[in-house]
Amino acid sequence: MKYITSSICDILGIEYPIIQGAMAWISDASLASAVSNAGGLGIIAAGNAPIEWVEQQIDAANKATDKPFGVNLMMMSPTVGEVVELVIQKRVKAVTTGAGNPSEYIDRLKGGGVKVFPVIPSVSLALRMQKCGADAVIAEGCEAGGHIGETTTMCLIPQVVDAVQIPVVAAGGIADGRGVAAGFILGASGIQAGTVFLAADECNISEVYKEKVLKAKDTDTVVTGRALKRPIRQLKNQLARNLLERESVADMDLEEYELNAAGSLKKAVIDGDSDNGSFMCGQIAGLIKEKQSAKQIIERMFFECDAIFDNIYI
Ligand code: TUI
Repeated sequence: MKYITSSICDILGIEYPIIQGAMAWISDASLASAVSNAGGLGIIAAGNAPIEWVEQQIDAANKATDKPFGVNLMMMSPTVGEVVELVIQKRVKAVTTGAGNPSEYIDRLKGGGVKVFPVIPSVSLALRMQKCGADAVIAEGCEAGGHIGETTTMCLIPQVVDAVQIPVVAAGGIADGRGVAAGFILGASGIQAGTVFLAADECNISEVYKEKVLKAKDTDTVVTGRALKRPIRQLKNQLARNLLERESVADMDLEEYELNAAGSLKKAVIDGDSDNGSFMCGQIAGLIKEKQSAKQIIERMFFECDAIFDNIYI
C-alpha cells in the first residue's frame, strides 16, 4: 500500500502529512515524540508554561526521537518572545502558532531556520500569513476543540486553498481516514489532528479526561466565551454551564475570564476535576472509541485514507 504523501512531508521531513494539534497543558515531550516516531510531526505546546518547562520538554523530545518535531506558540502568552528565541537556539524544526497573529515573529523564526505554520481561522488571516512569509497555513474549522474561529472546516478549507499559493493543512474534526481523505479532496496538502490524540497511550492526561473523551457523543461539546469574543469549545459540564450563564448576563471581566480558563484547563488535565475542569475537545470526540498508541492512530488514519483513494475514481 502506498501511503498518501505531499509537499508538507518534504517541507517538514516527515513520512505522513499529519501534524499533531497543540493542546496546552497536554502536548508534552511524551506525546510529541510518540507522534514524531510514528512518522508525523509531534508538537510540544508551550501554552502559558514557564520557559524552563518548554526547554525541558524540547530536551526530552530530542532524547526520545531523532525525527523532527515542533513547538506551538500560544500568542496570548506573555512569554512568546522568549519561546521564539528558545526554538531557534534549540534548532527546533517547525513552529505552529495559535490564538493570535504571529506576524511580528515570522522573519526572526525563518531567519533562524525554523519552518512556520500558523493556525488561522479565516481567509484574511491566511493571506496575511502568506504575505509575512509563512511556509504553510493550518486552516482550522470551528469543529476543533479549544480556542476557535467561526467557520466550519468544510467551508474554510476550499476558500483558503483558493486564496493562497502556499500549502494548506486542514484541521478541525479529523480523526479517521475519511477525515484525512476529505481534507485532501478539499484541496489541503496535509492534516492536523488534536482530539484523536487525547486517547493516545502516550498522552499524559487524567484518566477522567480520557474516559470523558472516549464516552463523548456528537453533541457533547459546547462553545463558551462567544459573548466575550474568546470562543472555546469544551465538553459540557458544570463549569461550561456556569460560564454560559455568566457570559449571558455580561458580568464577566475579560482578564478574569482568561485567568479562570487557564486554571480550569489545568483542573481537567492534571486533577481530573469533572465539575470544575475545562475539558477542551473537538466535536469529533464521538468517533473516538478506544485507546491506542500514537503509531496505531496514525497508521490507521492513513491506511483508511489510502483505501478510500484506491476505491474512488475522480
Ligand atoms: O489556538 C488554538 N486553540 C487553543 S489555544 C488554547 S490555550 C488557552 N488556554 C486557556 C484559555 C484560552 C486558551 C486552547 N485552544 N487554535 C488555533 C486557533 N487560532 N484557532 C483560532 C485561532 C486564531 C484566532 C485569532 C488565530 C489567529 C487569530 O488572530 C486574530 C488576530 O487577527 O489577531
